Amino acid sequence: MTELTAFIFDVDGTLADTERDGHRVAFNRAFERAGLDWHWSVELYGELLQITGGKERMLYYIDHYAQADGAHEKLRALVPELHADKTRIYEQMMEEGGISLRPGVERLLREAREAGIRLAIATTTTRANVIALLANTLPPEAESWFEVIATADEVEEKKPSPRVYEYVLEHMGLPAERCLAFEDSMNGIRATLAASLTTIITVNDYTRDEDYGEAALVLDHLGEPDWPFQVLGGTRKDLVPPGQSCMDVALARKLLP
Ligand code: XBP
Ligand code: MG
Repeated sequence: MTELTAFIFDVDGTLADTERDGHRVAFNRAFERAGLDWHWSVELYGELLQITGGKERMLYYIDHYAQADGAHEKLRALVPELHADKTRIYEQMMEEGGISLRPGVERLLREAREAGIRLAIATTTTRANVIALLANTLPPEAESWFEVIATADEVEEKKPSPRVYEYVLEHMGLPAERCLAFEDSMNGIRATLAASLTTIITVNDYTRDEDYGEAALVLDHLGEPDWPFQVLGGTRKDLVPPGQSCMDVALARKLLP
């Protein structure tokens, strides 16, 4: 069996449910502050999530939804400042503590560290958002738990491109076979599979109806001893021992090819 060496985590939707009550709300506040009458409902945001990256999502919205009467170019020019403001708002929301980590995330991070498993982050979100989330949901030193934090600031190409995962593997000096990736979405798993990474999916309300046929495991969340996960699917689901309540290092080791 291949030696398990590292866990690589996506952020939005995987470490925390940041999309509906975090990013979406921050986008809407930025629109309001800019005097725009745009409002992204919970439902519309689900559609817009197909487009990864906040700037790209706004550009897509302008092209497909905004009633601009030929003013699309003017609106497109607003995107960098709107996005910078959205990031400031998101950071402030994290400081106010509105978002917590998903079940089992902190437990698994701590167990992995004790077992000597190296940790990294691969996300298409802005670096400031990741730092704000970690700083406000984990102990102050938690940023240093992650050997590489690869974000949109380091890798411009967004998922489903595998570039951000390839960047992490290059910087850790590891082959994909020795790592396990954690994702929550189709765009995420397209990226991990294109980087040849064994993948665990934890679904959320926006992503549970997708078909994750090639994931090693599909879970509702990572589980806590008193809050068991449900195994929803995956090519390696038969390796989960009966009565297992959480994703842990021992189970992770079994999932590698
Ligand atoms: C996350 C994203 C991000 C956030 C917004 O994807 O698509 O764009 O929604 O962040 P993933 P920014 O979970 O696959 O990394 O506004 O900073 O782009
Ligand atoms: Mg995600």
